[in-house]
Amino acid sequence: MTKYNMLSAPDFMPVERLRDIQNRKFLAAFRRAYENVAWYRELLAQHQVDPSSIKSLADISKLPFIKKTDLRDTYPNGMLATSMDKIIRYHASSGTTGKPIVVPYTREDLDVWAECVSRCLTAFGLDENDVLQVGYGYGLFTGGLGLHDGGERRRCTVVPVSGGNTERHLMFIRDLNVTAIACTPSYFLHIIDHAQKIGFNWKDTKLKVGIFGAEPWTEEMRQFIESETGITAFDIYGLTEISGPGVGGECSSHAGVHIFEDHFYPEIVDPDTLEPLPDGESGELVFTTLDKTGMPLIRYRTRDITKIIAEPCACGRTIRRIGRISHRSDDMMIIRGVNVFPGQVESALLAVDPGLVNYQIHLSKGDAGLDVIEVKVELTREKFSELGDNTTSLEIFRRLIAEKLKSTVGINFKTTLVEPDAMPRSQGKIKRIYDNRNQ
Ligand code: DLL
Repeated sequence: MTKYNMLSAPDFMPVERLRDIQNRKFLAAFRRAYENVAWYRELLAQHQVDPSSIKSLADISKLPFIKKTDLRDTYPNGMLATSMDKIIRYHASSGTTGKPIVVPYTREDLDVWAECVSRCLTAFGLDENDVLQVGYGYGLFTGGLGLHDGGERRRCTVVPVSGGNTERHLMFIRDLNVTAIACTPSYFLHIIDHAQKIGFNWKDTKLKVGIFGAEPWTEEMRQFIESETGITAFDIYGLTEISGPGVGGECSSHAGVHIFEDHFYPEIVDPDTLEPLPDGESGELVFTTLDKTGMPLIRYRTRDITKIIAEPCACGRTIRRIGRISHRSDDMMIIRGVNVFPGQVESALLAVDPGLVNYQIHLSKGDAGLDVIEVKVELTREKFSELGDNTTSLEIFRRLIAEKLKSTVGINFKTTLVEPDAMPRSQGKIKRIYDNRNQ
């Protein structure tokens, strides 16, 4: 077998060929959306865009953006670009308010999706000899079925445990010689925690790879996970609207997420002015689906903030990378004029003690109407048995955390310590921010 199998070959194609493919596919995708979606024709008319002026990918910046609210407003099938007999599955992303976003998939869409997840698995070093346990939820959420289909496409043995049932996860990891697990990083923390409680020894397993995404996580978190379990942790990125997990994934260089840009064309724009930004600058990630037939999206605003890394990667892949998602534009907290990202809080906590992985951020209004930001941190069992009955030592530790938060973020945090196991654990995406400012 050659070093890279056929599935991963598109990752390594010459850049000129890639641009050529993107250009050709883009024109077809634009035409598909324009001809089949009345809503899209109206959008272009509103923005006075003459469709005949779109002649190549270079013209993409003439086109208006599609927003999350547009998908809610056209719920459920207003963006459908094909007849219903071609649709073979729906997924949906719940969001916190209003109608869900519902995404219809054709056979071709599911094929592209499975191919992309499979290309991720190849980059993670997995093949037909691997046993992949899926701990993402199965259902409308794309995590479970996405990794499942991609795992089968890569010819791994798939163990579809879904989210939750932590005891069973650990039992199968050991008994079925599982080599890779896919779940949210926060759920894997819970699995690690439970393993510690029951005296589970990771060295008794064959687990070597963790496939983590669906929520932000930091380099510090990667180090914690890897040092606790001895596995290698890979980042996988995606969103329901574009297909699900596997819009991009890391390679063994761990230096950004490669985007499968032969299927999903990425741009970065300034989230305020919506002007395109050059590679290397941070802004909002925007995708154009190049192959989707069920619900093609042209210039879809993800609200995820990152940058495109165009420099060649040490792995040899020519498809560009994005940096770690620093935050969603909705997750940025502006506290007394300072921008605060959850990732900064996580990095500060884990720099004080790598075990401080269970935390919550609470926002409220203080006496003078000013915003108060409180970080509640759960003590590790080790720290608790070391300091638990010594209030002075606890206070010193609390101040150490508060000072680290201040020096990292630049504002004062109310910092509260809570006992081990006091915080709810997550089985899927974890909720870290509790905003009570309007109550
Ligand atoms: O979370 C798809 C997915 C499933 C990705 C499993 C990876 C693994 P949604 O529920 O639509 O889809 O949420 C998409 O989650 O816009 C990001 O804000 C966030 N997100 C996804 N992957 C990552 C990641 C799935 N690796 C939203 N790092 C996206 C940071 C991520 N944030």
